[in-house]
Amino acid sequence: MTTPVSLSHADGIAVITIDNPPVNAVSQAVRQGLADSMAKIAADASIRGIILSCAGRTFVAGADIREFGKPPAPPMLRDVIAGIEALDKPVVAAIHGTALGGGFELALGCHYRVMHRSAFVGLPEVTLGIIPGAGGTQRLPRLIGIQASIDMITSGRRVDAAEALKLGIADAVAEGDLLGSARKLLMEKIAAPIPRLSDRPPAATAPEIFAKARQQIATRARGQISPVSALDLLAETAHMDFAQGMAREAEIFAGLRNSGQARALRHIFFAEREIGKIPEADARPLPVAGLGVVGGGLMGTGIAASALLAGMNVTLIERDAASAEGARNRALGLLKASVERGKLAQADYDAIAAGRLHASASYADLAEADLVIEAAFEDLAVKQAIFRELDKVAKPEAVLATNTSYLDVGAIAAVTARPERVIGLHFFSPAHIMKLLEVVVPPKARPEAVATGFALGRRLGKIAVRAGVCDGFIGNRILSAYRKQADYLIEDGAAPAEVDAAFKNFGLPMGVFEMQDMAGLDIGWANRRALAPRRDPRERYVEIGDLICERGHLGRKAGRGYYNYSGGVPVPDDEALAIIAAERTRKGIVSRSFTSDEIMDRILLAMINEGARILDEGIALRSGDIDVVMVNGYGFPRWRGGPMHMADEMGLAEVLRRIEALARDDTWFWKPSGLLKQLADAKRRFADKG
Ligand code: T1G
Repeated sequence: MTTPVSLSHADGIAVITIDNPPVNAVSQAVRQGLADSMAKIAADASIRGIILSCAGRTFVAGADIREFGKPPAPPMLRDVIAGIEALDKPVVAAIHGTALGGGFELALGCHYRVMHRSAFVGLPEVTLGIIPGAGGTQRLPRLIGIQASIDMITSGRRVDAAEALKLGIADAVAEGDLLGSARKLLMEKIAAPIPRLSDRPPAATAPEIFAKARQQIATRARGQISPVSALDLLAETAHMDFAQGMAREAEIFAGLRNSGQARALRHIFFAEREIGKIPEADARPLPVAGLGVVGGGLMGTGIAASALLAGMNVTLIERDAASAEGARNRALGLLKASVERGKLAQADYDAIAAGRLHASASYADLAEADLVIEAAFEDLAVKQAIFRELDKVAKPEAVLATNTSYLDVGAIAAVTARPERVIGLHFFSPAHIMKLLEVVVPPKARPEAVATGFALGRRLGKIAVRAGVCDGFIGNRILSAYRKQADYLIEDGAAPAEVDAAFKNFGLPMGVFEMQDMAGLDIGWANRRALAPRRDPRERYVEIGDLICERGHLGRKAGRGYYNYSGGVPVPDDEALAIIAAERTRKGIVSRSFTSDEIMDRILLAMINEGARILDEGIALRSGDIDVVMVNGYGFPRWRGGPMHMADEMGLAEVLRRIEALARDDTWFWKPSGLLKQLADAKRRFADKG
């Protein structure tokens, strides 16, 4: 059997190499291999110093997350690390890539750390719903102090080599030869007394530091437990000796390890890594050097800014010279803000302004573009007219994409002579900030065109999810379904502010009515009118939103909508409430009250049901893809794992029982078709993954 840990030595220096692709996660075999190596080293008097290094693309990226659902198998990582630290020979960790979680804790157990200039370290455990469990909460404060440890541990953020050197995490930074630098440091320290973090006293701390941080961290966590638990543990152990602190860390870690939140966050972690597994994965994407964008509104300029930030050249098309100039200025405005936020260097901004961004009123300027994204007004005829033009000017192999959020991409493709090279690229606003991208695949699209969309997504740093063609694709289709439920709820007796409060209690950043007020109520109004001819006449239709719009109350921009904004602080709008009351009377609905839980139960079941239909129709490839969309595009709390994960946790029988109970009540319209089968399939896929 090959072991993932090897030991070699020459001239008194031993090199331990961990080789466990892809990311050198510390599996049971790695832990055992390290423990065995330590035993050999301790017993070999010819070895005077040790370098701990990793093969492949990175230092150890953490514990093996796939082992978390199973009972822990010895030896435990914290014991292995204690064994390394206790050696009476100096150990240097040679870090390249990312030393994360248990990987960084392993490095903290070593006596010295050398980082390659391009390396990062971090304790991302809280992002997985847990806390560091192999001494990170005890060794890091003893190394860099409490304040910096609170920051790193409760945020999970990564620290680069330069910052690590400044904080005192790295003893040296290697510009080139990492092992050479590690060896040099080891030789300098070979006769020095061995520094062990566990020997140091606890970091001195003023209690008010914790009180101040707690409020801030709890607010930011929005219902997620792990960052707060991590802070509480740091506070509780701040004055404990090392062994006591380690024991407390182990207890808190064990309590969180298989908690619901940890399961949900692990699910999303793996789901985000599965989205790239698409049927077109083997197709060759077209190399995209220049990007064309048609339409210089909010979406178009956001997409242009996103591409410029990623180092691409962009040609932005508007209808006339003045609009083109306006669009150019808006795009540059977004980038200026990026410079202010430290996301773009001034020199890069200058290069963009000097030539990398070209704005024009002539489609002919798109002749060289490899990919053109249309981001014009959301109207089929308008988009089809643009695609006819694009088809004439773009080179034959160029991929044409539409940023539509609802329209039929196939019907747009059909007006071109190259329907096999037309896809949807649905960005979320603001496009240079939001991570989600739906790559919409109409039936005729060739694999190369789809692969090109995914390659662009990667280049822009987006989370790209494959979606089939339907009204709203994955995300907006689910949004429509739960918005409808929210309308049923207010007609049945809940106040819009109660529904919004329930959303926020659940962990969403904003309620559904506040959100509509912010976006402008006319958007949904136009969409409902467009869909009216195809609406099932049996479907329950709530007119409240239309009636509010008819009064000219189009939301925040009009000063009124579901809320009234005239006094600065939004308050429930009297007229909206009167319309709701009148509609209840007109329909003979006896108003009832709803608890926050009842409200979210309905909303969640609406999401799950629509998600099941989306799977049933093959619009999404996997139920995890739906969760990735909801978490990254719609503010669904990451620590709940997404609606489909919640369905899985509830159990099929329970989900069905609850949906059927609501469906029997005739205030509810839907077809639970396919739900059982699809959820069963999804469950089987999860089980296969093991
Ligand atoms: N365990 C198991 N598999 C992992 C893994 C891990 N820790 N990290 C990555 N993978 C798999 C991933 O699923 C994918 O698999 C492949 O590796 C490449 O990943 C005791 C308890 C390291 C920065 O949170 O952040 O230590 O899809 O596509 O973009 O206190 O992976 O190919 O089959 O993401 O180059 C803490 C998680 C664990 C680090 C590399 N560690 N990983 O990014 O590749 S908790 C983490 C990452 C812990 C201790 C506690 C990234 C990366 P497949 P990838 P990448």
